[in-house]
Amino acid sequence: AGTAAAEVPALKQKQTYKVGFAQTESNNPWRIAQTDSMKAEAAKLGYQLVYTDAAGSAAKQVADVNSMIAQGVDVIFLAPREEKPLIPAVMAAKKAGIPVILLDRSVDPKLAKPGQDYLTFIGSDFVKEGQRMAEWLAKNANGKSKIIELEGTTGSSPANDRKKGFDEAIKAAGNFQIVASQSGDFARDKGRQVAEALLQAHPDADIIYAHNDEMAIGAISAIEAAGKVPGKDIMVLSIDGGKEAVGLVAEGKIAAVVECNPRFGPKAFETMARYAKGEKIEPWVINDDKFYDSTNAKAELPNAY
Ligand code: GYE
Repeated sequence: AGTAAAEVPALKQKQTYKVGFAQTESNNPWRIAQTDSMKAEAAKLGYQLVYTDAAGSAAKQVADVNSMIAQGVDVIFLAPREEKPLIPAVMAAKKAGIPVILLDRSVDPKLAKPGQDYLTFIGSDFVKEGQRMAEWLAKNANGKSKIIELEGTTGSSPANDRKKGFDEAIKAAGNFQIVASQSGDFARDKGRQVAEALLQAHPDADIIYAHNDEMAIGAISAIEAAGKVPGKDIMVLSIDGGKEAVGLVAEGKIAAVVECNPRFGPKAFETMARYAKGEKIEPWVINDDKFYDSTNAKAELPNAY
């Protein structure tokens, strides 16, 4: 009660725009593919892109958005590193009359709303990604049952939702046990370190479910360092579907990957244009994800980012 429920700021139709893109970090191929896609689309349209990289710091990302506001950008594309700390940035842009479009990650739905505080969230259904992986596992586990879960960045929407979707569906499937669940911060080396420690603490674990490719690839190194064979002794499951991971599916080291496509550029700028034209924008522009396992990895490899 008492909170201002004003609309998302309007966007004029113009020949060209100055557009902000506040990236969260650049430490993996997924982020780099996303940045490349945004830069390429801006260049194609002849728009000026103000690009910032928060280098893994939510505080820096808030400062980056504030600097974009000061520079008077027309629109801000924001990939919020975590669900809560970026709320002030969303609200500051709204207050300054600049529409925000959330890209790939979302913010806490209780604290900011699409169509009100920001225009829309463009991205995958992370709960469904986790569910799909659990459902695939329930059919293809081959007697394996003890799961180590490597979570993404704590407090980020994909980590929260990939955990929720997977944990609920795996519980419903029965027969499985999540023996440990810990954050590897969506990073390869952190994933390797956490997997190494958890494999030591739980020598009977026979499945690793990683919230992204980077941690899955790190986990493969940990499995091999422990003298075990990925794909045989331990089944590895991942999300993202970059070339390296899809190649590892084809090799049999990763069993399955839910795709999460980072090529946001065309959809991001198209959504912005639809808004400028006066179209009503849906609260969530959902990306559809493919699924890779041994049946299609080889054929799909050329399409992976
Ligand atoms: O899965 C991960 C990245 O937010 C959906 O972030 C994105 C995730 C992606 O660092 O690899």
